[in-house]
Amino acid sequence: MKISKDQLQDHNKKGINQHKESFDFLASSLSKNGIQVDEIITKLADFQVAIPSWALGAGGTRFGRFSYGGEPSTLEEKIDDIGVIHSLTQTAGAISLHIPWDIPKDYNAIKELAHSHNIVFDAVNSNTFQDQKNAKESYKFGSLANVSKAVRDQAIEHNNDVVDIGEKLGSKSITVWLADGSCFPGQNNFQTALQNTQDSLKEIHTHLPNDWKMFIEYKPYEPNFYSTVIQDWGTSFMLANACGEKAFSLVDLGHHLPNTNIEQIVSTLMLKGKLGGFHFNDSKYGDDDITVGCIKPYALFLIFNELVYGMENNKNNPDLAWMIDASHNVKDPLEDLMQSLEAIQDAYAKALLVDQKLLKAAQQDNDVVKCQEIIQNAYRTDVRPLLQQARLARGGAINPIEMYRMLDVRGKLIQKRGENAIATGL
Ligand code: RM4
Ligand code: MN
Ligand code: MN
Repeated sequence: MKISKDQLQDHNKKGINQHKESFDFLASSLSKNGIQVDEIITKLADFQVAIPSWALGAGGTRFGRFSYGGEPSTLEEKIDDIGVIHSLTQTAGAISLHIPWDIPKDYNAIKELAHSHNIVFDAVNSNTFQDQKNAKESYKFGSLANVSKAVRDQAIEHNNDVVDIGEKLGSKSITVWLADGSCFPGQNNFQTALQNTQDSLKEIHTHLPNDWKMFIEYKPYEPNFYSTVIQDWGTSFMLANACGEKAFSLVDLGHHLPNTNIEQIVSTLMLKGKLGGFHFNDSKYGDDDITVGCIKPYALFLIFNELVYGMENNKNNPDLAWMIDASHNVKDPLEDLMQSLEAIQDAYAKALLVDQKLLKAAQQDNDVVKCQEIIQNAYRTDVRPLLQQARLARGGAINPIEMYRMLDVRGKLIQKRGENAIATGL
């Protein structure tokens, strides 16, 4: 299903007057405070977040899966769904594939389809946390860290294959997330597991084309519950350094123990030029993968504040790869993704409002109250008119979810694909 320019214009006609009023009011008060509103709008309009190919259907939990009617059952249909989100929000101009869940059959046709929706291929993701059909070796006791060389070799080869697939699509990076670890004390020798992982990652790094990057994603626990080999940013950072200049750390917001200061991690990695990518989601307890900004929007803003500072001051980092890594059981996945995109843009816009010069001066004076005022003034600004303006500038919808519902997109997808179509993924 494609949403036409006419449909978008029609929808926007209804809200345009109200939008103009609130945008003009906000823009003029921001300008009075010396803020370059145009620059912010351009930055927001340019900010594109990849949608993972596994987030377009209902996400299961280990207790069950309730499918959502009209789920995309092929890669083509997944790209079509991202096309819908992108034409409404204008912020989802990329897809991130999980291999082997989504291996293209006809590369040219897939590339053309993505191109017709203005979607590019972002990082490809390898999967050595599940056994694949007909695989010789099993990952039950780990992959890149496994005590068996045959298993490690198979996992390395899989990662290399993923890179080759990504190359054919125009991707420029691979994200490696490992489930490797142990469930019981004594099960693993920590040093052997870490050394094996480092050696395996180095081999994958050697296979990368010159203009490629490798992102090493960390996570404290799950599916292993006693130890995880790449458990935290420090381990990921150390491995990225050991691999070399194409390797970077990737921060997934849900991959931290409760109360971890994620913004400080972001800032450290950026200072050292080793932040490569980001997986957005939100959580209350663990790797809950729920909608971005639904639980801790202030923390998200503080993270963006460090990202904005780093993008300005630490040019030693590559352009960051942004992706939403969220999916669950109870919402229409497309509506949910649009809520996540809005939350990301909201936090980014607020961070762009922070007056960095003033903040630096207040920090220099140790004026703690003023520092907090500067940060919270930005956070408390209702920036939604800026987001709408950025969407309009690119031809998106003033209110994406409202338009999605008005067009009854889900109803049409159910009609076309049926109630019981199931998307590949977890
Ligand atoms: C992991 C991690 C990875 C994602 C898998 C499906 O917890 O977040 O990024 O690829 O889940
Ligand atoms: Mn992730
Ligand atoms: Mn995760």
